[in-house]
Formats: sequence, structure tokens, C-alpha cells
Amino acid sequence: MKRDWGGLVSKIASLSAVEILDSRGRPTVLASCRLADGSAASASVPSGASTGAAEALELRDGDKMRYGGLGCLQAVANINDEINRALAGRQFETQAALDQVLLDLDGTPNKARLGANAILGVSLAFCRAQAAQRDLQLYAHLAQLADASPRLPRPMINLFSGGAHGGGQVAIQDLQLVVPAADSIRRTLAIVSDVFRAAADLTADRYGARLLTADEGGLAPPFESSEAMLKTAVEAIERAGYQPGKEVALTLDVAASQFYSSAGYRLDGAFFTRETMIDTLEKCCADYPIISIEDGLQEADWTGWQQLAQRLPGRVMILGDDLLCTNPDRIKRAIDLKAADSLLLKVNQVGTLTEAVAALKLARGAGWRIVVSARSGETEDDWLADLAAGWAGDYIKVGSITQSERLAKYNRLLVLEAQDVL
Ligand code: 2PG
Ligand code: MG
Repeated sequence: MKRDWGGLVSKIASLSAVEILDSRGRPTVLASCRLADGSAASASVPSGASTGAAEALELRDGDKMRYGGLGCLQAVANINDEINRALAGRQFETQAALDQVLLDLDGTPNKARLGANAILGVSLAFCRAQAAQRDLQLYAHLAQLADASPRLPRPMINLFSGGAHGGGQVAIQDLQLVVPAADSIRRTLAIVSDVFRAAADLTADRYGARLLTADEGGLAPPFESSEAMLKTAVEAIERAGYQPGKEVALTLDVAASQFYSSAGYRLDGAFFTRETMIDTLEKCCADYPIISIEDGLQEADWTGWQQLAQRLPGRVMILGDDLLCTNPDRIKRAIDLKAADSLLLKVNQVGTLTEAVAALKLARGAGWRIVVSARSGETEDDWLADLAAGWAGDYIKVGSITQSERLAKYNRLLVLEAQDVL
């Protein structure tokens, strides 16, 4: 039930920001919002490694003498100075009104002037402050923004990594586990933990090392091929005592743009064309219990995506990340072309909550599935868990179960589950 907040305005007293570090030790933005009634909140902004070309621009200082150019002091200053000056003292009834002012103030199509990291920080901090003002949990407030009925998402949990997240020993970026057999977050995490330990033992036996070095906490052994990675995942599921497919299934983030060039896709030491990539992905889905393929082809190949969508079996989600960049125009195009059937939703790809709601509604309207996703560079902030629950994501993709910036989100889901309010 949507409550009517008509008349309840949120007057911004001040906006501020601090440069903090993300899970890769790179700078990012922590933004804070204080309202005139004393409600206050902060939120931090994540950052990707395998970014799509159509993403909103993350403003970096570019000073090579500091964090290799990745500093966020300018984005932070934009909040502390220009954005605070423009918004302090102003009243907003809705998130949409606040976000529109931010977009107008920036004035560029991709948030290049103030930075999507500055703009999203303010958008999120205001949202949290407004939830506090209304005495709502964040998920409930977010659900109202999106006209959604909250529910807990199913976790898609990283087991193995390669590509830009794991040092490139295999080209495929992430292999994840989904647990169809579990009907709760608590049970899902316990089963994934069993499989993770089995996989760690297996890879230690086989590759002589237990490498927990991937960006999202997954295992990154030197697999000799993509097939070896898939085979080992199935073996780990079996060794942990579960049935592959029935109890624990697999999903892949191929992140194909990362190993594509004009020569083709370089995978497992060979070059693949669009056609042979599609053949390979089709065979993988026939041979392994895969229920989702994300970014199976590079982000500009709309025709290839259409063909891939026709070729993969019905059980497999055609999940668009770099292809769509949570961008309503690109989602519209994919719906029209039938180039995908699921949205990977990352708020920082588009830069405000309101635009992300538009993306969500478009995808939902087309009957798509929604996978709410973290970035490979995360912080200990847990707003993503509330967003996934509030926006009724079918899945949440946060990474592995070994690092606190990931666990913050799983732990928040566990708390929401224990509250038994969804
Ligand atoms: C992805 C994300 C999260 P990044 O590609 O889906 O795994 O990675 O944040 O590096 O874009
Ligand atoms: Mg991806």
C-alpha cells in the first residue's frame, strides 16, 4: 500500500562528502545529507572495473601522483561546494524532484561535469535521510519510490573469477551459484558456503594453491580453460553433496566486451567470431546447469544479442549488463529487438535513483527479470540489499561470501529475513 506523503517536505539543511576507499583500496565518495528536521544519513558509491561504454561518467581527479589518477577529491568538492550551495535551504517532496535538480545542475548527458559519483552519492544520501524522516526502513521507502511490493531476492553468489576481476587467467569474468533448492537467504548462504569450501579444497588439490585474490572474493585458480572452470564448479557442487542443476545451478558473467577486439573474441587461447561465440555459449548451456548468461557478446553487437537470445534454451536468462548500462533508452532498444530478457541493474551506471527506477519499470513492464548488482569495487555500505528487496529484484548479485564489503549486503538481507516483514 502506498502511503500518501503529500505535504511532508524534506528541506535540505546541508550536503557534504568525504573521499573514502573502496574494497580495492581506490578512492570513492561518501555523501551525507542533513535535513532541516534533524534527520540525517550517509551513503557511499561503488565503482566498477569492467565498465560499459554507455555508463554515466565517474569523475576521477586524473592526478597521476595521487592514487594513480583515481582520486575523487573533485567529486567530493562538487558536493561540498557547488551542490551544497545549490540545494541547501531548498525543499523537496520527492526523490524525483531532487534528482531532476541534480541533473539540471550538471547539465551534461552523462553527468560528466559534476560526476555520476557525486550525483549518485547525493541521490542516495537524500533517499536515506527521507526514509529516516518518515521513520521507514530504507527498503520500504525505496519500494514506495518504485511502486514495488518488497520481497527478498534470490542471491547469485560468486564462486570463481577470471577476466578483469581475477587477473585474466580465464577470460570469463565470473561464475556464480544460485540455489533453487533453498527457500531462504539463510539456507542459501549455508549451501553456498559448503560448495565454496569444496571448491577451495578441489582447487588447492588440483592447482596447488588456494587463491582468494579475485576482486569480489571468489576463487581464482589458474584454470587451463573456461570448460575447466565450469567442470570444477559442478564437481564442487557434487563434492559438497548437492545435485547440480536441481539444488545448485550456475550463472556466468562472460563480460565479453573485455576480451573483444576487431580480431574477434580471444577466449582460451583462440579467436572466436560472433557465430562461434554463440555456438560455444549454446554448448555450455547444453552441457552445464547454467540458468543465466550475462554479457555473452560485446556491448555494441545488438544483432548478435538477438541471435543469442534465439539460440539459448528457455531456462537461460539473457542478462544485459554492459549492453544496457541500466539506461532506459538502451533497455527500450533491447526490448524492441528482443535482444535480452533480463536487466542487470546497477544504480551507478545511470547515476540517480530516479533514472534507475525508470529502468526498472521499463524492464518489469516487458516481463523481464531483474538482477540487482553490486560493483566489483564496493564499500561496507549495505543500501544495495534494501534496494534489491524494496524493488523486488528477482536476484541480487553481490560477489562472494569472503569479504566484508559483500557480506554487509548478505548480512542485511539476513536481518530483513529475520524481521519477517517481507
Ligand atoms: C559486473 C560487475 C559486478 P564491475 O560486470 O557485473 O560483478 O563488475 O563492477 O567490475 O563492472
Ligand atoms: Mg557484468
